[in-house]
Amino acid sequence: MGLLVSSQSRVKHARILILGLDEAGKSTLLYKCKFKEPFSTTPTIGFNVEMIHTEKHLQLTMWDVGGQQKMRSLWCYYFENTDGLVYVVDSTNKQKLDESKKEFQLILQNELIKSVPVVLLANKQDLPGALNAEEITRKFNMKKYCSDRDWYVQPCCALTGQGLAEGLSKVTEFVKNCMKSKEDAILFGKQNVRLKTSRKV
Ligand SMILES: Nc1nc2c(ncn2[C@@H]2O[C@H](COP(=O)(O)OP(=O)(O)OP(=O)(O)O)[C@@H](O)[C@H]2O)c(=O)[nH]1
Ligand SMILES: [Mg+2]
Repeated sequence: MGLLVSSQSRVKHARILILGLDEAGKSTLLYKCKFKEPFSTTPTIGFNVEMIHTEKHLQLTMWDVGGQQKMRSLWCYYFENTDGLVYVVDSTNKQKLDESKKEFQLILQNELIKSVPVVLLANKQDLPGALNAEEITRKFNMKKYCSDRDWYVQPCCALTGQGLAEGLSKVTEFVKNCMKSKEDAILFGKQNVRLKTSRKV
């Protein structure tokens, strides 16, 4: 479980993984979210990581991993303890959408990502010919492949920041739901242990 609570400040920490093919706009949107300024990026070799507070008591640690083909076999090393997945798509690149969908489905099949909520960002909405959120939802078969988890498709433009706040807000909502379920499960487990112990006495 990746959710940590710092005992002094009561700030909860969640680990968010940002994946998607190369040039989808992952690093551009990470830095736009963090610094609110447009950022000139180069292809990511390895990863970038930034902390973002979406609420006073919630800190998201956002891991942006390079999406070039040679990097994709390394994605699985980042899966453990993930509390939320942000999958970024270049909505204009029709040739690469099938490839992106294939990689997306591979991620979802991984045991370590089971039940992890997903926000799919349909990026580059400023460009002509960009598929809209409904088209991306259908193309990526979201209803079928994400039926076991919370999911949402958010159109956005990483350059202007349009749609990013809404995307982050969905991530926050989903992560908080997960935290609540995990806390409830722990509480329920403790109650069960107490019940069993009291029965033995
Ligand atoms: N027009 C437009 N261009 C964008 C948008 N988001 C990103 N870009 C451009 O797309 C290119 C790739 O962006 P990056 O953020 O580096 O892509 P990435 O997904 O991090 O790529 P890798 O690090 O190789 O995995 C850059 O030239 C960005 O300026 C957008 O919303 N609209
Ligand atoms: Mg990058």
